[in-house]
Amino acid sequence: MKKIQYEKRLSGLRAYIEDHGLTGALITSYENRRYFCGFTGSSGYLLVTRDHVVLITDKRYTTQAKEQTVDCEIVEHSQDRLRLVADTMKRLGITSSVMESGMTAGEYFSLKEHLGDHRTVLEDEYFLELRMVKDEWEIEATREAIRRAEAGFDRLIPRLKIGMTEKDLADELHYLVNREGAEAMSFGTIVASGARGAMAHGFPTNKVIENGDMVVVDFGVMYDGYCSDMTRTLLFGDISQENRRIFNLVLESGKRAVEAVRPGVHSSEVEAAHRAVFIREGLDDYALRGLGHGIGLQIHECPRVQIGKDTVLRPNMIFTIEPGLYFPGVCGVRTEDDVLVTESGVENLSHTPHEIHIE
Ligand SMILES: [Mn+2]
Repeated sequence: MKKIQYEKRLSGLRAYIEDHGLTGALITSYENRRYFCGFTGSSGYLLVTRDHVVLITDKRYTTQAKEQTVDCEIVEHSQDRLRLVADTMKRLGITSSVMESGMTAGEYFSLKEHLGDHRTVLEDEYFLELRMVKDEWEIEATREAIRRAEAGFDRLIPRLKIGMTEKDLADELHYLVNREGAEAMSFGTIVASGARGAMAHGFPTNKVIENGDMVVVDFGVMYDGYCSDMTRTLLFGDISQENRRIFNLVLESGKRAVEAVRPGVHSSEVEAAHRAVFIREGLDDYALRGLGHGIGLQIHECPRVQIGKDTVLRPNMIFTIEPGLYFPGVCGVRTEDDVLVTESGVENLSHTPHEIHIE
Protein backbone atom coordinates (compact mmCIF):
# COMPACT_ATOMS: atom_id res chain seq x y z
CA MET A 1 0.00 0.00 0.00
CA LYS A 2 2.68 2.43 1.08
CA LYS A 3 4.60 1.96 -2.15
CA ILE A 4 1.62 2.74 -4.39
CA GLN A 5 0.82 5.79 -2.30
CA TYR A 6 4.23 7.40 -2.82
CA GLU A 7 4.60 6.26 -6.41
CA LYS A 8 1.37 8.02 -7.24
CA ARG A 9 2.52 11.25 -5.62
CA LEU A 10 5.99 11.03 -7.18
CA SER A 11 4.48 10.51 -10.62
CA GLY A 12 2.84 13.92 -10.27
CA LEU A 13 6.18 15.50 -9.41
CA ARG A 14 7.90 13.67 -12.25
CA ALA A 15 5.31 14.94 -14.70
CA TYR A 16 6.09 18.47 -13.49
CA ILE A 17 9.84 17.90 -13.98
CA GLU A 18 9.23 16.64 -17.51
CA ASP A 19 6.76 19.37 -18.43
CA HIS A 20 9.26 22.04 -17.40
CA GLY A 21 12.17 20.43 -19.23
CA LEU A 22 14.03 19.78 -15.97
CA THR A 23 16.08 16.82 -14.79
CA GLY A 24 15.20 16.71 -11.11
CA ALA A 25 13.60 18.14 -7.99
CA LEU A 26 14.98 19.15 -4.62
CA ILE A 27 12.42 18.98 -1.81
CA THR A 28 13.32 20.76 1.41
CA SER A 29 10.16 21.43 3.45
CA TYR A 30 8.97 19.03 6.13
CA GLU A 31 5.51 18.69 4.58
CA ASN A 32 6.59 18.01 1.02
CA ARG A 33 9.34 15.64 2.14
CA ARG A 34 6.80 13.69 4.13
CA TYR A 35 4.27 13.85 1.31
CA PHE A 36 6.61 12.44 -1.33
CA CYS A 37 8.52 9.80 0.66
CA GLY A 38 6.97 9.34 4.11
CA PHE A 39 9.99 10.53 6.10
CA THR A 40 8.88 12.43 9.20
CA GLY A 41 12.24 13.73 10.44
CA SER A 42 12.79 17.45 10.91
CA SER A 43 15.77 17.70 8.56
CA GLY A 44 16.50 16.30 5.14
CA TYR A 45 16.93 16.94 1.42
CA LEU A 46 14.89 14.82 -0.94
CA LEU A 47 16.12 14.46 -4.51
CA VAL A 48 13.81 13.11 -7.17
CA THR A 49 14.66 12.25 -10.77
CA ARG A 50 12.82 10.17 -13.34
CA ASP A 51 14.37 6.98 -11.95
CA HIS A 52 15.72 7.77 -8.50
CA VAL A 53 14.66 8.99 -5.10
CA VAL A 54 17.44 9.93 -2.68
CA LEU A 55 17.05 11.30 0.84
CA ILE A 56 20.01 13.07 2.41
CA THR A 57 19.74 13.39 6.17
CA ASP A 58 21.91 13.23 9.27
CA LYS A 59 22.86 10.49 11.70
CA ARG A 60 19.94 11.17 14.04
CA TYR A 61 17.57 10.05 11.33
CA THR A 62 19.20 7.40 9.15
CA THR A 63 17.55 4.41 10.85
CA GLN A 64 14.17 6.13 10.91
CA ALA A 65 14.52 7.18 7.28
CA LYS A 66 15.19 3.60 6.21
CA GLU A 67 12.14 2.40 8.09
CA GLN A 68 9.77 5.06 6.81
CA THR A 69 10.65 5.15 3.12
CA VAL A 70 10.28 2.70 0.24
CA ASP A 71 12.67 2.44 -2.71
CA CYS A 72 14.57 5.44 -1.48
CA GLU A 73 18.36 5.65 -1.17
CA ILE A 74 19.36 7.12 2.18
CA VAL A 75 22.56 9.17 2.28
CA GLU A 76 23.98 10.39 5.57
CA HIS A 77 25.64 13.78 5.73
CA SER A 78 27.99 14.96 8.43
CA GLN A 79 29.58 18.39 7.97
CA ASP A 80 29.14 20.20 4.69
CA ARG A 81 25.61 19.11 3.89
CA LEU A 82 24.94 21.46 1.00
CA ARG A 83 28.13 20.36 -0.74
CA LEU A 84 26.95 16.76 -0.39
CA VAL A 85 23.52 17.73 -1.74
CA ALA A 86 25.17 19.41 -4.74
CA ASP A 87 27.51 16.46 -5.32
CA THR A 88 24.62 14.01 -5.13
CA MET A 89 22.63 16.10 -7.60
CA LYS A 90 25.57 15.96 -9.99
CA ARG A 91 25.91 12.19 -9.47
CA LEU A 92 22.23 11.76 -10.35
CA GLY A 93 22.65 13.88 -13.47
CA ILE A 94 20.45 16.70 -12.15
CA THR A 95 21.57 19.70 -14.20
CA SER A 96 18.34 21.68 -13.83
CA SER A 97 15.79 21.40 -11.06
CA VAL A 98 12.68 22.60 -9.32
CA MET A 99 13.27 23.75 -5.74
CA GLU A 100 10.87 25.01 -3.12
CA SER A 101 10.57 28.76 -2.85
CA GLY A 102 10.38 28.34 0.93
CA MET A 103 14.00 27.23 1.29
CA THR A 104 16.15 29.74 3.10
CA ALA A 105 18.14 32.30 1.14
CA GLY A 106 21.27 31.06 2.91
CA GLU A 107 20.75 27.52 1.70
CA TYR A 108 19.76 28.59 -1.78
CA PHE A 109 22.81 30.75 -2.47
CA SER A 110 25.22 28.29 -0.91
CA LEU A 111 23.76 25.44 -2.94
CA LYS A 112 23.84 27.46 -6.16
CA GLU A 113 27.51 28.15 -5.57
CA HIS A 114 28.27 24.43 -5.19
CA LEU A 115 26.14 23.54 -8.20
CA GLY A 116 27.71 26.03 -10.60
CA ASP A 117 25.91 26.13 -13.92
CA HIS A 118 22.43 24.93 -12.98
CA ARG A 119 18.97 26.07 -14.05
CA THR A 120 16.53 26.44 -11.16
CA VAL A 121 12.77 26.87 -11.09
CA LEU A 122 11.47 28.06 -7.72
CA GLU A 123 8.03 26.69 -7.00
CA ASP A 124 5.39 27.08 -4.35
CA GLU A 125 1.93 26.98 -5.94
CA TYR A 126 2.41 23.65 -7.66
CA PHE A 127 3.06 21.82 -4.40
CA LEU A 128 0.11 23.47 -2.71
CA GLU A 129 -2.13 22.54 -5.60
CA LEU A 130 -0.91 18.97 -5.68
CA ARG A 131 -1.65 18.59 -1.98
CA MET A 132 -4.97 20.41 -2.24
CA VAL A 133 -6.76 17.32 -3.61
CA LYS A 134 -6.34 14.54 -1.09
CA ASP A 135 -5.78 10.86 -1.87
CA GLU A 136 -7.56 8.06 -0.05
CA TRP A 137 -4.80 7.69 2.60
CA GLU A 138 -4.89 11.36 3.39
CA ILE A 139 -8.67 11.38 3.70
CA GLU A 140 -8.50 8.40 6.04
CA ALA A 141 -5.83 10.05 8.22
CA THR A 142 -7.88 13.25 8.39
CA ARG A 143 -10.99 11.33 9.39
CA GLU A 144 -8.99 9.66 12.17
CA ALA A 145 -7.65 13.00 13.39
CA ILE A 146 -11.18 14.42 13.50
CA ARG A 147 -12.53 11.31 15.20
CA ARG A 148 -9.93 11.53 17.96
CA ALA A 149 -10.43 15.26 18.45
CA GLU A 150 -14.19 14.85 18.71
CA ALA A 151 -13.95 11.87 21.07
CA GLY A 152 -11.82 13.94 23.44
CA PHE A 153 -14.13 16.93 23.12
CA ASP A 154 -17.18 14.75 23.90
CA ARG A 155 -15.54 13.66 27.12
CA LEU A 156 -14.64 17.25 27.96
CA ILE A 157 -18.20 18.61 27.93
CA PRO A 158 -19.48 16.92 31.15
CA ARG A 159 -16.37 18.16 33.00
CA LEU A 160 -17.00 21.83 32.26
CA LYS A 161 -18.50 24.24 34.75
CA ILE A 162 -18.91 27.93 35.41
CA GLY A 163 -15.98 29.17 37.52
CA MET A 164 -13.22 27.25 35.79
CA THR A 165 -10.56 29.20 33.92
CA GLU A 166 -9.85 29.19 30.19
CA LYS A 167 -6.55 27.46 30.96
CA ASP A 168 -8.33 24.76 32.99
CA LEU A 169 -10.52 24.06 29.99
CA ALA A 170 -7.56 23.87 27.60
CA ASP A 171 -5.56 21.61 29.93
CA GLU A 172 -8.45 19.17 30.28
CA LEU A 173 -9.00 19.16 26.53
CA HIS A 174 -5.34 18.43 25.82
CA TYR A 175 -5.30 15.58 28.30
CA LEU A 176 -8.48 14.04 26.89
CA VAL A 177 -7.55 14.20 23.20
CA ASN A 178 -4.16 12.71 24.01
CA ARG A 179 -5.95 9.86 25.75
CA GLU A 180 -7.90 9.34 22.52
CA GLY A 181 -4.66 8.86 20.60
CA ALA A 182 -3.93 12.31 19.19
CA GLU A 183 -0.28 12.59 18.13
CA ALA A 184 -0.07 16.27 18.94
CA MET A 185 -2.20 19.38 18.82
CA SER A 186 -2.21 20.80 15.31
CA PHE A 187 -1.85 24.41 16.57
CA GLY A 188 -2.02 26.37 19.82
CA THR A 189 -5.51 25.84 21.23
CA ILE A 190 -7.73 28.90 21.38
CA VAL A 191 -10.01 29.38 24.38
CA ALA A 192 -11.55 32.84 24.57
CA SER A 193 -14.45 33.54 26.92
CA GLY A 194 -16.85 36.46 27.18
CA ALA A 195 -15.34 39.69 25.83
CA ARG A 196 -12.09 37.85 25.00
CA GLY A 197 -14.06 35.93 22.36
CA ALA A 198 -13.77 38.98 20.12
CA MET A 199 -10.08 38.15 19.72
CA ALA A 200 -10.33 35.61 16.93
CA HIS A 201 -7.11 33.98 18.08
CA GLY A 202 -7.17 34.48 21.83
CA PHE A 203 -5.00 32.00 23.71
CA PRO A 204 -6.26 30.57 27.01
CA THR A 205 -5.60 32.72 30.08
CA ASN A 206 -6.38 32.53 33.78
CA LYS A 207 -9.64 34.38 33.19
CA VAL A 208 -12.51 32.70 35.01
CA ILE A 209 -15.44 31.63 32.83
CA GLU A 210 -18.55 33.32 34.13
CA ASN A 211 -22.28 32.76 33.95
CA GLY A 212 -23.49 34.13 30.60
CA ASP A 213 -20.11 33.78 28.83
CA MET A 214 -19.94 32.48 25.31
CA VAL A 215 -16.61 30.63 25.04
CA VAL A 216 -14.84 30.12 21.73
CA VAL A 217 -12.87 26.85 21.73
CA ASP A 218 -10.82 26.28 18.57
CA PHE A 219 -8.48 23.31 18.45
CA GLY A 220 -7.20 20.47 16.35
CA VAL A 221 -5.14 17.33 16.65
CA MET A 222 -2.83 15.45 14.33
CA TYR A 223 -3.04 11.85 13.32
CA ASP A 224 -0.51 10.26 10.98
CA GLY A 225 0.66 13.82 10.32
CA TYR A 226 -2.76 15.12 9.25
CA CYS A 227 -4.54 17.96 11.00
CA SER A 228 -8.09 18.33 12.20
CA ASP A 229 -9.54 21.74 13.01
CA MET A 230 -12.76 22.46 14.87
CA THR A 231 -14.33 25.37 16.69
CA ARG A 232 -17.34 25.38 18.98
CA THR A 233 -18.66 28.33 20.93
CA LEU A 234 -19.87 26.92 24.25
CA LEU A 235 -22.76 28.62 26.02
CA PHE A 236 -22.11 28.87 29.76
CA GLY A 237 -25.18 29.47 31.92
CA ASP A 238 -27.75 32.13 31.03
CA ILE A 239 -27.02 33.67 27.65
CA SER A 240 -28.47 37.14 26.93
CA GLN A 241 -30.98 37.47 24.12
CA GLU A 242 -28.62 39.62 22.06
CA ASN A 243 -25.78 37.09 22.40
CA ARG A 244 -28.17 34.32 21.54
CA ARG A 245 -29.13 36.15 18.34
CA ILE A 246 -25.47 36.53 17.31
CA PHE A 247 -24.85 32.88 18.07
CA ASN A 248 -27.78 31.76 15.92
CA LEU A 249 -26.66 33.94 13.00
CA VAL A 250 -23.21 32.37 12.99
CA LEU A 251 -24.73 28.90 12.97
CA GLU A 252 -27.04 29.88 10.13
CA SER A 253 -24.10 31.29 8.18
CA GLY A 254 -22.12 28.08 8.56
CA LYS A 255 -25.09 26.02 7.46
CA ARG A 256 -25.55 28.13 4.30
CA ALA A 257 -21.87 27.72 3.45
CA VAL A 258 -21.83 23.93 3.88
CA GLU A 259 -24.96 23.64 1.72
CA ALA A 260 -23.20 25.55 -1.07
CA VAL A 261 -20.28 23.11 -1.32
CA ARG A 262 -20.14 20.73 -4.27
CA PRO A 263 -17.71 20.00 -7.12
CA GLY A 264 -17.58 22.71 -9.79
CA VAL A 265 -18.67 25.46 -7.42
CA HIS A 266 -16.23 28.33 -6.87
CA SER A 267 -14.89 28.78 -3.35
CA SER A 268 -15.94 32.43 -3.69
CA GLU A 269 -19.57 31.28 -3.97
CA VAL A 270 -19.24 29.37 -0.71
CA GLU A 271 -17.68 32.44 0.88
CA ALA A 272 -20.53 34.59 -0.45
CA ALA A 273 -23.17 32.17 0.84
CA HIS A 274 -21.89 32.52 4.39
CA ARG A 275 -21.45 36.28 4.14
CA ALA A 276 -24.98 36.86 2.80
CA VAL A 277 -26.39 36.11 6.25
CA PHE A 278 -24.21 38.76 7.89
CA ILE A 279 -24.90 41.33 5.16
CA ARG A 280 -28.64 40.75 5.55
CA GLU A 281 -28.34 41.66 9.25
CA GLY A 282 -26.01 44.60 8.65
CA LEU A 283 -23.26 42.84 10.61
CA ASP A 284 -20.70 42.13 7.90
CA ASP A 285 -18.24 44.62 9.42
CA TYR A 286 -17.95 42.29 12.40
CA ALA A 287 -16.93 39.26 10.34
CA LEU A 288 -13.40 38.40 9.19
CA ARG A 289 -12.38 38.42 5.51
CA GLY A 290 -12.10 34.67 5.26
CA LEU A 291 -14.38 31.71 5.79
CA GLY A 292 -12.00 28.79 5.75
CA HIS A 293 -8.86 27.03 4.57
CA GLY A 294 -7.68 23.66 3.41
CA ILE A 295 -6.25 21.29 6.03
CA GLY A 296 -3.73 18.51 5.54
CA LEU A 297 -0.13 18.05 6.62
CA GLN A 298 -0.30 21.74 7.47
CA ILE A 299 -3.09 23.41 9.39
CA HIS A 300 -3.49 26.07 6.70
CA GLU A 301 -3.43 24.80 3.14
CA CYS A 302 -5.26 25.43 -0.11
CA PRO A 303 -7.99 26.09 -0.98
CA ARG A 304 -8.17 29.45 0.79
CA VAL A 305 -11.85 30.23 1.11
CA GLN A 306 -11.55 33.97 1.51
CA ILE A 307 -12.29 37.25 -0.20
CA GLY A 308 -9.93 37.79 -3.13
CA LYS A 309 -9.09 34.10 -3.62
CA ASP A 310 -10.97 31.76 -5.88
CA THR A 311 -10.69 28.04 -6.51
CA VAL A 312 -13.03 25.73 -8.37
CA LEU A 313 -13.92 23.00 -5.89
CA ARG A 314 -12.99 19.45 -6.83
CA PRO A 315 -13.76 16.07 -5.24
CA ASN A 316 -11.42 15.13 -2.36
CA MET A 317 -10.58 18.64 -1.28
CA ILE A 318 -10.87 19.06 2.49
CA PHE A 319 -11.30 22.49 4.01
CA THR A 320 -12.77 24.26 7.00
CA ILE A 321 -15.91 26.35 7.18
CA GLU A 322 -15.58 28.71 10.09
CA PRO A 323 -17.87 31.72 10.10
CA GLY A 324 -17.63 34.11 13.01
CA LEU A 325 -18.74 37.46 14.35
CA TYR A 326 -16.47 39.50 16.61
CA PHE A 327 -17.55 42.50 18.69
CA PRO A 328 -14.49 44.10 20.31
CA GLY A 329 -14.90 44.44 24.07
CA VAL A 330 -18.21 42.58 24.03
CA CYS A 331 -18.13 39.01 22.68
CA GLY A 332 -17.26 36.72 19.83
CA VAL A 333 -18.78 33.65 18.23
CA ARG A 334 -17.24 31.19 15.79
CA THR A 335 -18.20 27.71 14.70
CA GLU A 336 -16.07 25.48 12.50
CA ASP A 337 -16.48 22.21 10.67
CA ASP A 338 -14.19 20.31 8.31
CA VAL A 339 -15.83 19.37 5.02
CA LEU A 340 -14.88 16.96 2.25
CA VAL A 341 -15.94 17.68 -1.32
CA THR A 342 -17.38 14.44 -2.72
CA GLU A 343 -18.21 13.38 -6.30
CA SER A 344 -21.78 14.58 -5.88
CA GLY A 345 -21.69 17.16 -3.12
CA VAL A 346 -20.25 17.47 0.34
CA GLU A 347 -19.62 15.36 3.41
CA ASN A 348 -19.38 17.16 6.71
CA LEU A 349 -16.58 15.33 8.52
CA SER A 350 -17.35 17.05 11.84
CA HIS A 351 -20.14 15.53 13.89
CA THR A 352 -20.05 17.46 17.17
CA PRO A 353 -23.29 19.42 17.75
CA HIS A 354 -22.93 23.15 17.18
CA GLU A 355 -25.01 24.16 20.16
CA ILE A 356 -23.67 23.03 23.53
CA HIS A 357 -24.90 24.44 26.86
CA ILE A 358 -22.91 24.21 30.05
CA GLU A 359 -24.87 24.69 33.29
MN1 LIG B 1 -9.39 26.81 11.15
